[in-house]
Amino acid sequence: MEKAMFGAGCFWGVEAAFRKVKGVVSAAVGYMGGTLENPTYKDVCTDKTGHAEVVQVEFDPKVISYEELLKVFWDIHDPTQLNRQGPDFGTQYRSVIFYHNEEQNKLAIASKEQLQQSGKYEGEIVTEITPATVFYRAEEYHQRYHEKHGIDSCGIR
Ligand code: MHO
Repeated sequence: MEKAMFGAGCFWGVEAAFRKVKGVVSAAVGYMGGTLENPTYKDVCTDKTGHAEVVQVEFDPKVISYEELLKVFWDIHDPTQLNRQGPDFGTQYRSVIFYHNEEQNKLAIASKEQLQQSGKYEGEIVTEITPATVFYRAEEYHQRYHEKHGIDSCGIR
């Protein structure tokens, strides 16, 4: 199995979307890319820890490729929104790809350029592409949140 790591706004919806993808064997929500060790949700919500809400996707490369996962990533959010996604504002909601190796880095850069050139968005794609750091798994109540609460959008609580 291989791992991929994405930030695309509120991690509840991102996790739910990736869980639906064939070849994804597991997904977990958490925090990455900040300075505070062992951050809590409350810490990250302050927008001062530098972390992004992320989803760690474990996938079977025989069933789905990293490139296909990138397509899902681009499809489920608006990568032209800076430090925001829909109703959620703050750097913790930034669009970001944390890569685990040089191959993922190259594929991520190429897919970002391709999307920019496709003309789908008028604005600039602001997605950060940066090496993966420590993954802090989020509190258990955030895992599979949409399933547990029978909702399918982050705007509804
Ligand atoms: N709009 C949601 C975001 C939750 S998410 C896990 C809320 O304010 O609860 O950041």
